[in-house]
Amino acid sequence: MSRTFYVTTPIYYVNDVPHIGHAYTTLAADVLARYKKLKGYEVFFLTGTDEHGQKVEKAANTAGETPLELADRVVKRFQGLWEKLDIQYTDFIRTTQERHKKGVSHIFTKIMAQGDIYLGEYEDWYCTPCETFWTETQLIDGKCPDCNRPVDKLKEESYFFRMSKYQEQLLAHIEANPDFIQPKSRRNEIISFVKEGLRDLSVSRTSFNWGIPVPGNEKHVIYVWFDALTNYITALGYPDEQSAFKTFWPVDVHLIGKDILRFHAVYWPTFLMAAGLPVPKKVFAHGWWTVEGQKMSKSLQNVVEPNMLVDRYGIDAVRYFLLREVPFGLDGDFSHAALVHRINSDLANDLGNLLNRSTAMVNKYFDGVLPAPGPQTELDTAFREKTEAMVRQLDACMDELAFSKGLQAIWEVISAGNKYIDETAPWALAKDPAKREYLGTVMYTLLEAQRIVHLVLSAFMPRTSAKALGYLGWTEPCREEDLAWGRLAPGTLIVKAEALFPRIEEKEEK
Ligand code: ME8
Repeated sequence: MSRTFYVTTPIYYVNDVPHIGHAYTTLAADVLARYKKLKGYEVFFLTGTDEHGQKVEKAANTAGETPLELADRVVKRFQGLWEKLDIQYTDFIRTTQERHKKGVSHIFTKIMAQGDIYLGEYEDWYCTPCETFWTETQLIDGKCPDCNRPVDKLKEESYFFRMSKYQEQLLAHIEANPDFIQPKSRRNEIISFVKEGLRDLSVSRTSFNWGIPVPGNEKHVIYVWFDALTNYITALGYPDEQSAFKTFWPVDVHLIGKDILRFHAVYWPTFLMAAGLPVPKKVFAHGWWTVEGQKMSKSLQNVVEPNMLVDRYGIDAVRYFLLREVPFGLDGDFSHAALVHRINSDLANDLGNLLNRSTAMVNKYFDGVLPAPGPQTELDTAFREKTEAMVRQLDACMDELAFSKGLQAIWEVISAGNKYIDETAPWALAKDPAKREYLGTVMYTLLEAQRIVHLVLSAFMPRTSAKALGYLGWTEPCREEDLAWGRLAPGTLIVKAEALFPRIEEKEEK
């Protein structure tokens, strides 16, 4: 049986254009998906857009468009950016698609039929930007506790989901599955939240129209979060249980930002429990990016536009930086200076130089033909073992979504490679005909280690890796077994590499 892996990003609201925050989650999902493919998994990687709700309706009114016109326009911005960032998703779901609306109506009807959705009346405070209801006691100084913006009092007839009924089942599940909510600090927050008591949740609205109608009562539209969360199964073909749904559900990991953890770790699992469906295996909430120390916002005009970054620094530099700079799960700060520093030191200096130096030497000493390894010393075995250990370490890091730590492990091999050159001093070996076989060992070890480095790096920096592997004469598709040492055949033609990353003048960057 083939191993499968299903990873999702949030579906993004179309009332805003994409920025590095959105790019971050989607990139992380792409890296994970590519890595799992490399390891032989059958992967389903889902992203998409959240197109219903009051927020989108309001933005469309302001723009003088219908909500669907707005969505059609903004969705292209997201899809264009994903193409530009080399994001290889399997499917892109839009909540305005028929397949989605059909699935949402189905699950809503099913939960209602068994009595876990009922009609009642709502009176509470509503934060439109967050699309969230709050009780009087949750407000802070009369404002939304999440975003500190004013809230409106809403009283309306509403359908309710009997979330309270699932409180104990959810708590038991969280406690029995330490990996379900990550990172750990966030898991603790959710446990406290659930222990405070779950109230029944309003899951319909009558105050606006832009949404999926409640089956059998078209005065109501389904609450945007109930609609949005369901995308993770409708995209797989739910309610047709013989579709991709059968192969890929439950999801291996929902990647989200910490802002929307409660929806994914409390609301969504309880909806699924009510529908009799398995809950996600893991929900991982990453941290928040600020920009040069400040919150990103339109009013501060400091929103970092990923298209601009890619035009300026290149796709792979941006992909590398975002995942390397900040441990996944912690908050991070974006600055041009930090990005340029990473490009110059990690990419140009360490990674690029190692490839340049070693491919140049094979060309100089062996006319570009990879020699067979000869006798080994402790230096060569140690370097080889370090490379092999890195492959195992990286695997553990990817399971924990510790992207930065995984990259660090790869870079330790790169640094060790540069050090290995200094210690073996191939230029001295080349002068002594008696050392020619050992020179072969050094060249082989250097290039074979880099073949493995670039195979694993292909998940993070696909273009750079493809280029590097080309110089190394490796034209095979990447398969898991190729991560083993010794696959690069002696006799392979090695091309002298051009600089992978030109250095950038640091003082120019602001
Ligand atoms: O919440 N730092 O959509 P959204 C890090 N439609 N990540 C950030 C970020 C930042 N500064 N800003 C945004 C929604 N993100 C709902 C989701 S899912 C069923 C429905 C990322 O467009 C992060 O992943 O507001 C965050 O969770 C998401 O964008 C919010 O996107």
